[in-house]
Amino acid sequence: MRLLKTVCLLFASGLLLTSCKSEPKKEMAVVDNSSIYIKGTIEAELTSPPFVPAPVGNRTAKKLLIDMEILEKEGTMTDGVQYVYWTFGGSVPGSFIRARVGDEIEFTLSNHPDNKLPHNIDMHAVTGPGGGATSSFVAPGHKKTFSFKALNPGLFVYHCATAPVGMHIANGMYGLILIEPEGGLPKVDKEYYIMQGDFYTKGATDEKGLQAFDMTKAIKEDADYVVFNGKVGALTGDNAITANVGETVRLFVGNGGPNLTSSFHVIGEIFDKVHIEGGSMINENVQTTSIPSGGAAIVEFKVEVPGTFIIVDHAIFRAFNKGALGMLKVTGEENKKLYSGVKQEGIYHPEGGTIQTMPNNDKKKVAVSNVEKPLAKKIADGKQLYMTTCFACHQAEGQGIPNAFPPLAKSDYLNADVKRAVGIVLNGKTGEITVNGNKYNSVMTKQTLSEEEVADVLTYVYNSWGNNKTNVSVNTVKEVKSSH
Ligand code: HEC
Ligand SMILES: [Cu+2]
Repeated sequence: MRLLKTVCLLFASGLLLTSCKSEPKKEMAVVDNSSIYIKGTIEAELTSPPFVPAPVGNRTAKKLLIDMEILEKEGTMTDGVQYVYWTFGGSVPGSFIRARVGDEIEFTLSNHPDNKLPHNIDMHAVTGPGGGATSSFVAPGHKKTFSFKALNPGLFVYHCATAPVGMHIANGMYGLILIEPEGGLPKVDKEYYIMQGDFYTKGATDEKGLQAFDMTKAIKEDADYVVFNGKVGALTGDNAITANVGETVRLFVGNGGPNLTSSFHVIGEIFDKVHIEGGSMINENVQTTSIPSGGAAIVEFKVEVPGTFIIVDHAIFRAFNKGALGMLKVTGEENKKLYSGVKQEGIYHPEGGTIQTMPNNDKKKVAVSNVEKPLAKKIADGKQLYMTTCFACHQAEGQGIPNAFPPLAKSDYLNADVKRAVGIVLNGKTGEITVNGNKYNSVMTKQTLSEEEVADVLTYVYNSWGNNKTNVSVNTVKEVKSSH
């Protein structure tokens, strides 16, 4: 059977070669998807992981309407560890989109009014500037629509591309869009959606509580968690994906990154087919496939024997110590001819489920001194704080983001009143304000900083970007605090 297939393939490619030589124009016409005619309009079905919408099948190309909502929300990274995820459609990865080549996709991106930040979307399936990013930048409480024609079939990543881009991706802003070829993908029995991502937290791996994003670790690519579908255990135990013996399973696998390449592997299975990098080339009989950050792969295999098959990033410390571990549970008749051994479910459970780390010793020192730090030291410390706490909104050069976050650079509002600025950092701020002639009516959340940190960060801000060089003392912060 395999031999016959190979012979046919050789024969077919031989034919192709000859026809290419004699009629190259005709070959070109077949791959020009820009002129595929669209007929009718439908709304896209969107699903959260690990599920995917129904196959496109052999429907004609259409205008496909997609409505996606961005939600910033707290979720569970692992037992006892909370994290504020930024999501496309409420899940990490974001909703799965299924379309076909030639579809004209009209995409509406809504940024929920309770969100704190502007976002956008860069879809790798888009042929156009920024993959849509330039046309979809949207502030909280707004929505934006743009459209594109799906020219190339394949499995594509989409992600947020708002500055700081790495931070938006690290907080979970990625997902997959599948563009099926003409006639659809071959039918299989089970299809699932898995996407890897790396996460960076202020505390060490498994340190309890609500964990903030850590920019320094992200830049060092020193991940605390490497997970499938946004959290440790999203695909284990009761959340495992399932199949029956004899079925063919297709996994749409993406890697959001932001940093790490996935060595994607299913322990005890061999991928019969891999659409390399999510494109049209198919490799066969693959053990581990490499999925770059911002890339994808489609893997397919028939499950012949029952058992629990462990899905891992085969950079294996990530699997056993950082969470990159899922399960495919296959039920059905044993087949002793194919596999005679004793089924040992659980042998690949993560070691105790947690990492063996030493307790975190570098407890923050409590400021006791009454002596004010030298100005240069305050500015240096303040800058570090600014780059981890304030810059997500006010931006690296204090320039802010129009209509969303006021500037701190040359801000008349800031320079007019130091105590008011201290109050804002201590208590947050809502309600309309005017900065450099522009109105803002948004929310700045209360920052949980010590008095010394408030003094440092504001001193840095006042001594940067053309501001009035005020040295904010800890005493001023204390005064403002006690007057509330
Ligand atoms: C989550 C986003 C966010 C973060 C983080 C944030 N701010 Fe703000 N900030 C805002 C918003 C929004 C406003 C305007 C509030 C309003 O409309 O009432 C604001 C207003 C201000 C203002 C007064 C307006 C101006 O431009 O002079 C100051 C000063 C300020 N922030 C300083 C800081 C400092 C310092 C930090 C870090 C310690 C910080 N902010 C962190 C969103 C943020
Ligand atoms: Cu974003």
